[in-house]
Amino acid sequence: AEWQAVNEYHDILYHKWNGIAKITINRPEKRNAFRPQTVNEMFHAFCDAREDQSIGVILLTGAGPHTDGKYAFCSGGDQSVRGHAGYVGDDGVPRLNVLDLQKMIRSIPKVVISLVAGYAIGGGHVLHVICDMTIAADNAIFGQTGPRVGSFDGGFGASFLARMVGQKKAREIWYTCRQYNAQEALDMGLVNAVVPVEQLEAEGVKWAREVLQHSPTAIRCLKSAFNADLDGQAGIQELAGNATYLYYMTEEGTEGKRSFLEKRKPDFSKYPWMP
Ligand code: 2NE
Repeated sequence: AEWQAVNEYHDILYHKWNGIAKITINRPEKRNAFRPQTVNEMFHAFCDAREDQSIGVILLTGAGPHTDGKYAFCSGGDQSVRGHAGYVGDDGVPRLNVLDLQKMIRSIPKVVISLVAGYAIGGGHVLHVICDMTIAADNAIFGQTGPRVGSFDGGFGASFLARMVGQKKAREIWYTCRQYNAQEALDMGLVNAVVPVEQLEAEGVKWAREVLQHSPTAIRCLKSAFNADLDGQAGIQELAGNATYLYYMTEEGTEGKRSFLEKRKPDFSKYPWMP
């Protein structure tokens, strides 16, 4: 892929090529732990990818290897800036703004694929869980650490993980804080595929290009349908928003708007009450 760099960020890299956006967490010296700025920059890049009608797939990955030869997708919240009530940025305010990023990844009507080489740990593990699909390198390591470092993610990090790997396994992952290798992750349904680390990006691009051949509206509706099951009223809102989107494109829907603007009664008589 001939990636074009987009925008200048500090904590991330952002590229685009042929319908694919690539967001790379770029703090390898911290195993790609995120601080509030990292999350803000990722959120900004996701907003850009959402608005860009040429983009259908977003690859989320971590820069590496670090100078010590080790890889990381993301090691979660940067513990060195964790204050009394969250992660503290330049404004001195403690936050958990990664939750906004999680919601963005979940609801963006495009396919988000995480490419995990090395550690996907803690809040970094939750990020890959939320992505539509995960491709793991053979050196990937997965796990939660919350109960060890005084944290937990009781949102998607618990409930969506349990939907994915089952209640027993999800509880094991959180209560024991064990680490799992790529094969174990594949076996428990936590990832879609495992490839040699040097092939990780190429494999991600291959999957993205397969997705990009298909109907954007079908995939948009499917993503909201998969979400609706778990997301309650917010999930129904997403799914229903797609129904409205499609209805606006019909002649019947347009008649309602046109009649209002033409100051006449709407005439829906030619539209059948379908069985
Ligand atoms: C990721 C892991 C297992 C890697 O171990 P290893 O042995 O390969 O590397 P090492 O030496 O631990 O880490 C290398 C450098 O990265 C920093 C380390 O402090 C170290 O720095 P130096 O000593 O070289 O200066 N580093 C790594 N992870 C960091 C982090 N998260 N924050 C700040 N610095 C970090 C191992 O490093 C590890 O276990 N890391 C911590 C994982 C963790 O507990 N993350 C937070 C979980 S809580 C969370 O993310 C969260 C949540 O629960 C709810 C909401 C939002 C976030």
